[in-house]
Amino acid sequence: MKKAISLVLVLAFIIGLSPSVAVAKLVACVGDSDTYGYGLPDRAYNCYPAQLERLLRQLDSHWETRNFGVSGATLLRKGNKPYVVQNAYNRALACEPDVVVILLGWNDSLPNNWMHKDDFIPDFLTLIDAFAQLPSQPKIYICYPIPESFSPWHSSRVIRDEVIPLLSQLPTHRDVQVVDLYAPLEESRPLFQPDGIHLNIEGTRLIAEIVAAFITGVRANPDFNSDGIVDSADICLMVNHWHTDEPAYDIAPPPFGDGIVDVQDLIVLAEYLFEEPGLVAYWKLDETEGMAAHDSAGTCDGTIVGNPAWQPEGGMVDGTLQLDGIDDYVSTPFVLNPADGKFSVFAWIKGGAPGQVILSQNAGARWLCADPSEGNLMTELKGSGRDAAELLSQTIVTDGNWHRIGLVWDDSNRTLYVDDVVVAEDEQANLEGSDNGLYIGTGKAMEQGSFFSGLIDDVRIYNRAVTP
Ligand SMILES: [Ca+2]
Ligand SMILES: [Ca+2]
Ligand SMILES: [Ca+2]
Repeated sequence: MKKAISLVLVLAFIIGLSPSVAVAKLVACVGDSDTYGYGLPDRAYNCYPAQLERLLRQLDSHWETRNFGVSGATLLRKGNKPYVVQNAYNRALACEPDVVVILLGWNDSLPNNWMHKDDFIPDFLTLIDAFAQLPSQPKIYICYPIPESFSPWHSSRVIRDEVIPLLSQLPTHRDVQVVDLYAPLEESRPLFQPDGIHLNIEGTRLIAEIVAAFITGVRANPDFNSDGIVDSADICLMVNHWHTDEPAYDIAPPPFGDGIVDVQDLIVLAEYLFEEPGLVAYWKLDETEGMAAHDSAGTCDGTIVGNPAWQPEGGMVDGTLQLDGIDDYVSTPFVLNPADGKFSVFAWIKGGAPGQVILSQNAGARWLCADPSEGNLMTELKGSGRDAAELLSQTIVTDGNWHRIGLVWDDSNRTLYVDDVVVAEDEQANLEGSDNGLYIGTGKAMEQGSFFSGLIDDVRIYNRAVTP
């Protein structure tokens, strides 16, 4: 067993050496009403492309999806609403995507369209070629349509018996991968809206999960111990479950794994080795001069305000920023809305005084601050309910020593950390939202007394719950 472990470690290490370049990755979602999100409450948030984007960003914050769905659209040119004459089609081409997900064919299967079924493969190849010829050379996924099982418009199983067999031929003609959305939904009436045609939020979530697994190649986040990084600790956890059917570690192949934890899963894990899944913003504060604080994880470079002093030698992790407690702070663009779901924020601090703020959202809430009387770590980010209140710890962070402070929201609990130890925790129904940028080192309205006097270093924000 020991030999096997060292073997897989070496293998994983070698694979992990291949550099991953952080660039924007754009997914164009092409399709009909299932892509558009017909009938969904809060469609922009709950349609499958939006859910897909949130899932992808839990692995890599550079993913972006765009919804080019058109309700009622057909793949067939002779269909009653051909996709290729819609404005959305041209916009999908123009955005030069890195990935294209095509979910068409449901409307084609209706009798007045399916009479042109001889054109189905030629028309599909034309659509594929239009995307394949883009300079961005996107990876193309063809989805099997969702089932007609519950449709009042279908008297027979045309999708299952005719459309899908045709779609399954496409990879022999072109470099595309098929994604089966039919089988996982065939018996799942509860995932459909009352009309039996369109998916509900749970249904679009399942689509998003399946498509995400194909795009990323991984069924679940390989940061198994949720400490923010995929590393040897996660490999050890997988090896400890070697050749079992433990679902948490059966992360490949997409979309559902194969019932065994083996080398295939390890290879997929290795592709994420040393990555920090879900890190959406990371200000190292290692600059030596200038008025910009570079975001090395995302695109939210901060702007220095006032006259704080860069301290290239004085940080907890390399350099740091010294704020004067009078008018110094860092302003950043919008990173995330606390109302949108799980997130975590961590920073190193040294100094400060009671009442001062480490991180706040412009006109929103103080995410991390020292309470006004003792300097205990607290958060004022709270639920929208009448009884919601700040969360106060009994751990002083303004004692002049370095402390790593953190706030984690897992969709139901607020947890405050000092030096990686839980110092306060409670339940909240939700969190108040804000779409504004952040202030590092002052309050939400730059209130008097809220400016931080001391060192702030290594500020990290994740779009998931991380356990230090
Ligand atoms: Ca980990
Ligand atoms: Ca597996
Ligand atoms: Ca630093």
